[in-house]
Amino acid sequence: MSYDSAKAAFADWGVDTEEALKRLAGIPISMHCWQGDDVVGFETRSGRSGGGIQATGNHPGRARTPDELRADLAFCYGLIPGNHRLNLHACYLDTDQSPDRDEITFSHFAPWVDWAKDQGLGLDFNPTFFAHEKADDNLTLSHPDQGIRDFWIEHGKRTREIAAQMGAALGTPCVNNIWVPDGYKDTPIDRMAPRRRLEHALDAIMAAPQDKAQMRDAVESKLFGIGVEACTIGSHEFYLGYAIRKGTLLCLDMGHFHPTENVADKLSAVALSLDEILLHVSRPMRWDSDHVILLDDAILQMAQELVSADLLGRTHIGLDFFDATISRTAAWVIGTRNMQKALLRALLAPWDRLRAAENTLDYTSRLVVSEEIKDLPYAAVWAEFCDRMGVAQGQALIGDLQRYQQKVVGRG
Ligand code: RNT
Ligand code: ZN
Repeated sequence: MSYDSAKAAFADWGVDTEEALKRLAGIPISMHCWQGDDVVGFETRSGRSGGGIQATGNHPGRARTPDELRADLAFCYGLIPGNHRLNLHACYLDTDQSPDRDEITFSHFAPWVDWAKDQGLGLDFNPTFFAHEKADDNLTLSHPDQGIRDFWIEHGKRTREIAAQMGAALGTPCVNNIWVPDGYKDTPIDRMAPRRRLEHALDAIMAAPQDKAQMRDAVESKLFGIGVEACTIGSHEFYLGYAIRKGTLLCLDMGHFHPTENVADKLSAVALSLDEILLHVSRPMRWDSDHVILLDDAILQMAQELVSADLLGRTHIGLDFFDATISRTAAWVIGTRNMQKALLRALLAPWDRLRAAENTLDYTSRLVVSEEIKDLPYAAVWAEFCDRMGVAQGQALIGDLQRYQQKVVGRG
């Protein structure tokens, strides 16, 4: 179907496709660096990942150096319509030196910042509280040992400074997201003490004020991880309270709740008490498995809530998945485009009509409209978006992805 016919079909429902395309073009997605190399990073030291972070598979083509990762990212951004962001983890530093986590500075990330500037990308950042000998017990900021806590507090402080410098250099606030793997495999005797320690450590990390135009703090909760099944110190309740009291962003990772919970439903609930939200859009399968996101109901509902509750202006959309059983670049491209496709569908919904039906308790019309609009020609509007943004779609996309995978297949 041509775009003009699609435009008319949507107009028939009172929906302006031009308006939707304009809004979609203005929504940046923060693509996570760690899909490109199975969350390995570029430190010379290495420890166990911890807290249930596990990439499975050994598909050929893993990026082994910052240059390889940047080449892969540049290829992917070239197939993702619009202007986006890169979400870097602290273990992805690019330097000849080997600073420990409590020694990192902005200079160790300068090549990333130069590259982001060159590519027109915003940057987001994360302290790395895993894959390090001082995290092997799955205790970092809540560790009973003050020395270990102090080490990680220093790491956290430095990432905030680096994030602020990144934000200043690129002219767009850098979200610095704190996730720690802390927890216990078996039932603890004391859940309060580690939570108090985590709270105090977070306070220490965030004690120095930072300019919101340069960086924003976010905290990410989790339900459980492999090896910390009995108790996660940074649970949802812990961080929801913390974020509300301290004015940080709350990061909702779609894999970090009970499998039957609807994470989209949480947006409007927490938005009443928070200024801003960070999303880690992910696809848990039976657990926090971080599968590549599909254009499935969970993602569509997330996008619907962002639009319906008018939260796009204060939600930072980040992605969090990693799959090493398929082409890593294809995973990035497909997952990121799916988030955009979900947003496009939400932007193309006849919200006034749906809301009117709901508010008059006419649930029949709400259902009929919701189901009938599933037949609208979204594909033609998406194709138009890709065309205008100069990126491939459909079968041309498959060819591009395969050719690039062939290029990286020989990496050792
Ligand atoms: C872990 C969290 C966290 C990580 C990244 C690598 O369960 O989801 O966001 O995936 O920091
Ligand atoms: Zn996450």
